[in-house]
Amino acid sequence: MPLSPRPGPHSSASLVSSSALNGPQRVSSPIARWLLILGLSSLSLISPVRLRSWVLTETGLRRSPLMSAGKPVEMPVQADLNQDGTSESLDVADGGLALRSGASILWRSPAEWTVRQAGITDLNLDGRPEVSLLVWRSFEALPTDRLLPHAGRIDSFHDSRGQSCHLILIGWDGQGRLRELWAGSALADPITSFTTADLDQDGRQELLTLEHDYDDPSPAFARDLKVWEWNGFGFTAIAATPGRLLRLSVVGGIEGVEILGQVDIQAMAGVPADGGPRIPGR
Ligand SMILES: [Ca+2]
Ligand SMILES: [Ca+2]
Repeated sequence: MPLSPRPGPHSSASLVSSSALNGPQRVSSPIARWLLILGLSSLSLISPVRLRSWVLTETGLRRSPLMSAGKPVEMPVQADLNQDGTSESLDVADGGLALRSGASILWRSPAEWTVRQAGITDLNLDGRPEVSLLVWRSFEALPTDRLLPHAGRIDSFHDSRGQSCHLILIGWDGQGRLRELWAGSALADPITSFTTADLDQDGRQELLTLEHDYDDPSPAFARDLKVWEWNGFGFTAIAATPGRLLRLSVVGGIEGVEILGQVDIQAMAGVPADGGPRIPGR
């Protein structure tokens, strides 16, 4: 089954304050007027948010005017993974993932994994859907580094509890079972969330990640937004921009496929504003 993004259940407008989108509204009763004022005041105190928007260009991420009317592009949550004509679905709960086909469970994540996020993708660009998982598990050095007399190349890629963050692809092996198609080594910068979209409209999905640091004291906020592409063996970062972002969404906008990042203004105190697009050197 071809894998294509589908419109999600909510529109990008849900990330924008309703007052900004709906324009002036009549509030008839004094009580309703006070409730409205109280609600808006609470929102401004508790969760002041604003959006930033980017598009992917040949030179990296470029800020674009915010287009709130675009259709959301979201990762599917079901697909025919084992090519039996019936869609399988994802069930993420309590740090585990079960791939279900009707009442049957075709695959379950190992107990030692903590699955933070999962979505149907075609990130390995083989034309078949797979499941991409954001996983935390016990850190392990690279097998090729275990005999080195000095510290391995990824020895710092874990938190103080010895847990490291990984991206793992699960898919059909063509021989009767679902298995790991690709498992990344410990990430240098742990991912807070990811999504996928064909940002440059070349027919191939890119991977978008929000990343922060191991043992980050503010783990809800990302430090960077990155865009990656499959290189045949793994992923190469093709664009990045700094930003204290809470969450990402992707919409089809006037300028093409746009990335929307939700910024917490309070969290940006003392943090430099978006430093502009850059291409990572690694
Ligand atoms: Ca695939
Ligand atoms: Ca693409």
